Amino acid sequence: MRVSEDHPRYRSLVTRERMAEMVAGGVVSVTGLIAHGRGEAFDYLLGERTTPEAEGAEMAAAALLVLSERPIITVNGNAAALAVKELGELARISDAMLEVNLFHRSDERMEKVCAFVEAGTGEQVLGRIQDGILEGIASDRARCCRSGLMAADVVLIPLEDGDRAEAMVRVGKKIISIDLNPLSRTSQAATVAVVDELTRALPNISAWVEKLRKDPKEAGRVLTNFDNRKNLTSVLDRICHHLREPSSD
Ligand code: PTJ
Repeated sequence: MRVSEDHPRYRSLVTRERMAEMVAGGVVSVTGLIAHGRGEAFDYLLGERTTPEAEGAEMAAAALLVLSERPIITVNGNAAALAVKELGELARISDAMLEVNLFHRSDERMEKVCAFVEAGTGEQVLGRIQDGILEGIASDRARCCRSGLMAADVVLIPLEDGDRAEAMVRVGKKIISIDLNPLSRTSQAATVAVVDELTRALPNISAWVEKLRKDPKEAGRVLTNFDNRKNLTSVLDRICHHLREPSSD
């Protein structure tokens, strides 16, 4: 379908078309489209822009990455389809590994997503050989890489489901989530919950990593001053305010 550039929701329509193509190509799962729609709805409620709360969380996320010893970024079908370049850029800047981790897993789909991410980032990805198990989750979703997620101290999880996020926290990982739903179990369980759209959040985090890696002491201060619970409450207040007075901010 050709989308006219002067359509007020051009960007959203183009992204939807691309996501649908990615379903046809096997990178995005069919239910990934539903997850995308939920994200769009929350983004609408947030005014479709990076809020001050998201800015603060993005800075804290960067600080956590700068201070980590073995950071890893997990990638699923939606994240790959939406932001493969930005994920590669953040992995490079923060010396993080990339690991493909799928909710709807099959060997065939795993190969497709790994190949897609490698082609889009120019980086090698983990995921094809999953020799580790994340305790406390049923089924294939527990599978991960021993040298990747299992060995990481900080895990950045874009668009992750709540079970896995909670399981990572239980085994002592520090979690950075990127999820537009401030009420999701993922956002609630995270060490730093970035409530922002993925393609806006990733370049912002990368820019902060570039700044903070020159000043680890400042990174420490940023983390000490960040309060995830307070920040999420403030995001919810913002949504409520926006619902009552949509044109006020
Ligand atoms: O590729 P797979 O098989 O691993 O499946 C990936 C999905 C995303 C389908 C799977 O992990 C899933 O079902 O996730 P959930 O539990 O629906 O959570 C996805 C969260 O991401 C929801 O809270 C959405 O609001 C949020 N979200 C969707 N699109 C975006 C987003 N957050 C930030 N940016 C987006 N573009």
